[in-house]
Amino acid sequence: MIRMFETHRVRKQQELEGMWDFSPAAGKDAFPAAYGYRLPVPSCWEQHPELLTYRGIGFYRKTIHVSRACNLRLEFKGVSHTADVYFDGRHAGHHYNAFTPFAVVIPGATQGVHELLVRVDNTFSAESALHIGNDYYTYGGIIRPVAMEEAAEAIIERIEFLPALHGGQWQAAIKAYISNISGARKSFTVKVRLAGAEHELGLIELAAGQSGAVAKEFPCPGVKEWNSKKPELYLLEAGLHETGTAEPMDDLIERVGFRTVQVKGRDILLNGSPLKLAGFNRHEDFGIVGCAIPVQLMAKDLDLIMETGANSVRTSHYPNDERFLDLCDERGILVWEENHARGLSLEQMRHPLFAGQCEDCIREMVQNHFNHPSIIIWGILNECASNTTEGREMYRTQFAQIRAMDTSRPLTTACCHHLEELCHDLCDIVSLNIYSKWYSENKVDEFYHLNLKYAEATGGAGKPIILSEFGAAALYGFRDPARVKWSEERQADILDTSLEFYLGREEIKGTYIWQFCDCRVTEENGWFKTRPRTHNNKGVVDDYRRPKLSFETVKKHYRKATAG
Ligand code: ADA
Repeated sequence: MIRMFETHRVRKQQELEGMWDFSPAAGKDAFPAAYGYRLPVPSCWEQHPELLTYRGIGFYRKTIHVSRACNLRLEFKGVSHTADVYFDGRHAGHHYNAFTPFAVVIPGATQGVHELLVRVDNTFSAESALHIGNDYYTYGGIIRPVAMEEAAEAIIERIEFLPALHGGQWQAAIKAYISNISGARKSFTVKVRLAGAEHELGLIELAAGQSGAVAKEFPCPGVKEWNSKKPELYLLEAGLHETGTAEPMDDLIERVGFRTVQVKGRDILLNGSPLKLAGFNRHEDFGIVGCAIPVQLMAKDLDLIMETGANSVRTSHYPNDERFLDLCDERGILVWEENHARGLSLEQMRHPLFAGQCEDCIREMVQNHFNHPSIIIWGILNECASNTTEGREMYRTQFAQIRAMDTSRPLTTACCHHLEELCHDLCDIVSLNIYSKWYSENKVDEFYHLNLKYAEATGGAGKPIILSEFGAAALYGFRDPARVKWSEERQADILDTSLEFYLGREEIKGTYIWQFCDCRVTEENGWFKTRPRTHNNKGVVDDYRRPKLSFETVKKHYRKATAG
């Protein structure tokens, strides 16, 4: 399943789910002579008993059947972490970053049988600034769905839907991006159907190989708003017509919700009403399947998250699988989504590829996830060098990039430099990662007050505050009457004290517990290898979703906080 709804009825789309041939590479540039494995797509190769810790290059091969001569479009929702795509032995596309989708177009593909080859690399090499050994695991493989599309001579690349409320009436601003992949100049129009009404977006003439956009704004009488309690969703069906033709040559279906997000003074407003976000940080990681989580287990995660009373998830520390975001749209879960970066030092941010890889990640995240009503906050650069003037400039650049693409959501960054932070003034929301009682003996209330005072004096005054991370580790099943460190009791105690205090503070508009589930960490490049079980054990459920004592503690607080 590619999305939780059908995205094309005109364009022929086929998911390439199933068993693919696989072989680890014999050498850096050598193609395999034979394929000794059959691996499922999507999946992480680490789920195979012989590849449990394989870090390297792997080749995936699949025979595909193209039913007619066409422009073949291959859509990859996530390959970890670098993909090189070959079509009939010819290099057809390259992409870096496990967590953002990309497409490869093969113009003029012939009808018949073809070979699709994907070279996948998950090594921590000099070419990778963002995937490094870290406090989560960079798995290998085709980790999210792949689809093959037989496209027409022109396609709708994407649609942007922006809702607004004017005088009690919902409006939609819609922009459709079109690509003319034919060899001739043509003119097009896009017709959309939304909430029972049809609209034509306008006319555009595009030269061969050219891209462009058509846009229109119109009222949508009678639609219902999307909110946490009643997440009303609408299909937005767009058809691409060559001028003068009645039948669409291509289509794209999106699913949207009517809602607005604003920061006003200390409040984050959803449709004008103040929010109190009660959330979890969540890594995409699940025992055995790694980061390639099947839909039924995504639903299980959301069932557990909602059982605690939580209403929000932070996709720490990268853009998430679109099917998870679709489920959040359906359930009214409010999402903070962020670009891919965790804990990079200034030296790591100076990596010659850092700026470009972040720019690509942000562009792909915002473009592809723009229409999810559940996403209410964009975040960047978790715990990077926001305490240095040079780092601050990089934060400024990345915020500016997002603002140029989307002004409809507030921006933030989760920072950990406490009394040395330099970026509070750049954000719409001040977000603090504070591990009182775990990494320090600081008292929860005292240390928070110090941070608050500092944030208010350095550009954060009058802004909403979010406690973006706090928590403690516990080894599942380790109970101890002395409530020692790593026991389930100690974790529950620390979360109890923290939630009691943070949820009672008027200026705190959100709390995100670190973390929802235990996750595997890498042994390379750092102190992460000292973590027991080579896992980050701060989950309130373990990697197989068995609840720890703290699950009930969180439930006690979150249910109260979000009741009504
Ligand atoms: C940081 C970081 C998380 C995780 C956490 C921890 O705040 O943002 O990714 O590493 O610390 O468990 O220490």
